[in-house]
Amino acid sequence: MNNVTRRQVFKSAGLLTAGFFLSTSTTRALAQAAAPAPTGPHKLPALPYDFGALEPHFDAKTMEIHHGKHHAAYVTNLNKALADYPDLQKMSVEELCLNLDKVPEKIRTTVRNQGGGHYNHTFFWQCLRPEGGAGPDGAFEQALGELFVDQETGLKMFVERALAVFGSGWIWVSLDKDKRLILETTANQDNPLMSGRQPVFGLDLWEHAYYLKYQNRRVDYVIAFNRLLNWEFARTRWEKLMA
Ligand code: MN3
Repeated sequence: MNNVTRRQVFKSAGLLTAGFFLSTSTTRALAQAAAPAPTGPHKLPALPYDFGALEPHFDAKTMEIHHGKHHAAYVTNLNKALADYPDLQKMSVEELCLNLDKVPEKIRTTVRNQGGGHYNHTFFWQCLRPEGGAGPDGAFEQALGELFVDQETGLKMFVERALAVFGSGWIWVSLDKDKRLILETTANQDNPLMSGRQPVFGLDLWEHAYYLKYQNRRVDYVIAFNRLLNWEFARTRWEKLMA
């Protein structure tokens, strides 16, 4: 069938004007079915800055979709998964990540993915600040030096590890059980909490986090993150975990 013939067939079937595979009414029905967010204990937190505040490093459109669609979906799906489990509804998302073994097997993978997604994004937004602000200092800088040697080596190590993640995942600087800073990566929406460690800062490596602006150039996105990293948040978090 050539293109013209194919177009005619689709046109006569009403497919060209009404959408390729789905008619408008079907599309609308699907959207409505997905729309009502079941009420639940977990809420989408507001971003601590405007969508455009991280320009030109992270663009406003990506931030809007990342927060309003991706993060929102993790919250909705987590609430949905917990709908029949009132005891689990009383747990914070951090507690859920720390205690996945207590989550019934039936919903464990969903809670791991959706709860991980909710926790990770809530954490990630706080790791960012317009123009990042001042770098690390004092005891925190010293602790980072034990992991990264110096700033230049640190950035190189961070970029290399981030590029080595195959598929979707995250890169973290976290505190291990001996309270030492480590560099680690996790797959999907897993996070350090799920292995008994505490994140100090982290970066989303899913393509949805950078593809609109950077396409396949993950390296440019990771370097852009270095400009936006909220060191004050990271230092405060580290001090709290060390206390
Ligand atoms: Mn994401």
